[in-house]
Amino acid sequence: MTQRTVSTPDSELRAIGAQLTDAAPAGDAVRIPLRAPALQPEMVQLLSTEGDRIAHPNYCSTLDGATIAAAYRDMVFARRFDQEGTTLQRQGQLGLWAPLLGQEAAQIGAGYALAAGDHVFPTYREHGLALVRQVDPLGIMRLFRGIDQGTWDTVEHGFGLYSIVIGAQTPHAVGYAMGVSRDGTDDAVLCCLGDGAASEGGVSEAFNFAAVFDAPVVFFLQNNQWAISAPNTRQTAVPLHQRADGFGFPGVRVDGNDLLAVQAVTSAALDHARTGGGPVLVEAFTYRMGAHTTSDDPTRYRLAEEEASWRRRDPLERVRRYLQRHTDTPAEFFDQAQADADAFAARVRRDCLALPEPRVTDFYQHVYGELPDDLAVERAQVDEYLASFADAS
Ligand SMILES: Cc1ncc(C[n+]2csc(CCOP(=O)(O)OP(=O)(O)O)c2C)c(N)n1
Ligand SMILES: [Mg+2]
Repeated sequence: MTQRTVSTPDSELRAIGAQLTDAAPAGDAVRIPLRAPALQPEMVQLLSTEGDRIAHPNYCSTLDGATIAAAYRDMVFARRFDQEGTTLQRQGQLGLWAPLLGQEAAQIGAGYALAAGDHVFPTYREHGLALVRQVDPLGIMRLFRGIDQGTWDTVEHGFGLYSIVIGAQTPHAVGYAMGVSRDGTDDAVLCCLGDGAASEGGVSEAFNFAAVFDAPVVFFLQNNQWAISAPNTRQTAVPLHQRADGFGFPGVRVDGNDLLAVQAVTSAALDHARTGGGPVLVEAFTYRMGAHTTSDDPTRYRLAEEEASWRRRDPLERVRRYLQRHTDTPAEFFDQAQADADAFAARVRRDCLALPEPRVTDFYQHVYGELPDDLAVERAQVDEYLASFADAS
């Protein structure tokens, strides 16, 4: 590792230097690595994998047993919906699906932290958050079927359209948050992004604008360890929540597989933002248990042992154990939640099969109010090409 030599009388700095280097030289000169190794940062946890509460000096969950049971049910629904999306894609009903498997606690926890007037800027994997915000699940199916790019009422649901372009939603979220504060409301904005998105230039611009203008925005970064086949270790040399330091706002890492911790930390961050404290970066440390999308094969780039180790940290299991061991949730509740989720998925499937087939040329209609001449020519060529097939109807 490249090192530089710094002379300092500061004993604190020397202590840090001693931690970071194998052997600090004697005297005032302390060798400090130019790039500090990624120290294992503290991660907020409020629920152990066995389902027991963990005390934390700064955060505590205020959710009662009934609300945690409702959140568990939403997690079961999110997982079941996600499974149906994957199945429908495999059966040719959807063009693509981006699984959320493993990220249920992060998304439902964040969803339960939101106030009614808050606004979410999602990526393409936010199906759990979408369900909490009462977005019509069929709207998401239409998108992945290629019919449109999302038609839900973003204002009514406080939930924007999915962004497939990595990080593109982050400057929009900050601009929206700046508008919210000019409106004088106490609403806040939740801006979703992934670990890979943190490498996009636009995300740095968004962080900086948010800090400079004290925008009421919480950057909710789901670090699911992978950006397609790029591992987190190739994405960043420091823990991602520490990026916030350099921009001048707080960052915190939370166990993203811990529903209670995500809800508590995100709720505190949103309150900080809505009361004029400016932005916060919440890094939800989690794992994408499935493929990146249905076009991806993760066995090509990661080990089965890694997947198995994260399966032991399953976010649903943890909440189920808590409810069973520490609340009076009746035993039948869990079977009922699964049965209701199965019935919900069956309705989604039935409605999805009844959706129209998208036409290739439809996308020419979705960008311009009036189609430019060159695109009109191109569309005519595509029409002609499609008509050349024997089974063209
Ligand atoms: C601007 C841009 N560059 C590249 C891509 C291709 N791409 C799609 S998903 C993805 C990885 C994103 O990883 P991350 O931000 O960690 O989100 P995750 O998929 O893990 O939820 C990339 C590079 C894209 N959609 N947009
Ligand atoms: Mg990722």
